[in-house]
Amino acid sequence: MDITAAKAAGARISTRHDDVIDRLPSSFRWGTATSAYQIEGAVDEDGRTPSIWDTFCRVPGAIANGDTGDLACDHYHRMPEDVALIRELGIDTYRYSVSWPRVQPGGSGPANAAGLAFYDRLTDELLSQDIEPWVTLYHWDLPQELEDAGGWPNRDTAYRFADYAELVYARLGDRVQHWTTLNEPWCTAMLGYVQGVQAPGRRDFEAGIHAVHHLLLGHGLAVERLRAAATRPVDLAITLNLSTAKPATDSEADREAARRADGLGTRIYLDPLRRASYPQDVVADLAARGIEIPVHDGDLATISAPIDTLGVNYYFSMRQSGVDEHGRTADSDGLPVDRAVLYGLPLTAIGWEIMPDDFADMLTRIGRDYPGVPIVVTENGAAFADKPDETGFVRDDDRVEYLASHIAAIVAAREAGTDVRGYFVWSLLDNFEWAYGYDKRFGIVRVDYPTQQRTPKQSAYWYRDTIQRVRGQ
Ligand code: IFM
Repeated sequence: MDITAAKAAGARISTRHDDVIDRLPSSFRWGTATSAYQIEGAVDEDGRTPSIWDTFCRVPGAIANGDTGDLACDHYHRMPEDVALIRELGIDTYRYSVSWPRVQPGGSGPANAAGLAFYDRLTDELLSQDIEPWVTLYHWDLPQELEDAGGWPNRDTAYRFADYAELVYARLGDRVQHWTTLNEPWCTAMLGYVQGVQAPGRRDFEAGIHAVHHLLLGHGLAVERLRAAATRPVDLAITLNLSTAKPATDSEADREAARRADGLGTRIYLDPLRRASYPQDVVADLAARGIEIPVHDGDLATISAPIDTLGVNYYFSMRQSGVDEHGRTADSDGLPVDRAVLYGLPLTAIGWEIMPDDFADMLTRIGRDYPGVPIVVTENGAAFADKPDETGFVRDDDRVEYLASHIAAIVAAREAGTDVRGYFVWSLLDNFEWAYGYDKRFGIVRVDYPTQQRTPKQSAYWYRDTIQRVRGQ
């Protein structure tokens, strides 16, 4: 990493959002996030067994260019260098995930000491650099054996998850205060079990709804176990990827589509978590399709156990229409049309529309409808077609503008009454972006994959400067 060269090129970048961002308090938490499978590599070292992502990456056509997480950013072997980078950028909190099949091969039974030792070293390294560790227990890498036994649509997976959570807590709980149970259960359920574009690649709507309930149950069981095991203050959270669901027009069909999108995108998670019930309209829509949420006695009390923080991830939003391109309101199976419509704004490299105003609206709505728990934005960021110069430095003005406008949106939501206490940029490093492989780069630090060289981009220096300014340093 050549910080000096990059500093000269990118230091003290100001944006039109600075005055707004400067209204954040000096106590605001500034973090960055990654996940195990996206950066670690070392997929068959020290006793790790395959996860559903190792398997899915072998499905022809599933991942762009046939990429896999086998090597990724080789973080498993370069961890101290990556922690040093976080320190140099002045970031106060690092959110990382634990690989379930690394610490509990096969997803049941005793802990794998060699696998847990990696997270032990990482945690110690962070603390020695004065960086707060923030652990995510599940960021999508389900042990393959548990998928073979039915995966998240199978109730037993929730109990396996609680056992695994307790096992990780037993090792790291003496040093880690911040624990997130699940990252983005919507993605696991809808992209993994309904749309089939992420692991395990199933296409079964009913299985996806069962997965939603068992993910939430797993979260609740893990919260119970960690709360019971905690001998020091603990901050327990779940992270949801949320957005707005505004109707494309004021027509009845579009308003109904918006209601359905909000139901399956937001309320099916937050109502059980915060109100101990599933939304009646969602239950009715599912019943009309012959689907029942598999709730057992006591499940909703478990799922709604108090949490200390709500993690929210936001990237983009789209409007909702109940009418297809041909003017039809029902598909060939007689199901109502649900079509996402672009606003017509600039897009990121992944094709996601850049819509910071909706970020502010979403946070304001969550604060209003689900009050009583502080929010931390546990992911936000963007992929752009970075163009490195001959030294590897990327002058990513587009990413700086994206990050600045979204942090300014947090200020707007806070000033409208929502208690947002922190922001984590996704991601520290360019990494394995799931089905997009390595093509889409989200990092504030560039990774040159053939050499594994890390070079902070302009956005990394902008982030460092912003943190320092808001802290009053
Ligand atoms: O890379 C992902 C991450 O794993 C989960 N949230 C969204 C990011 C960007 O797609």
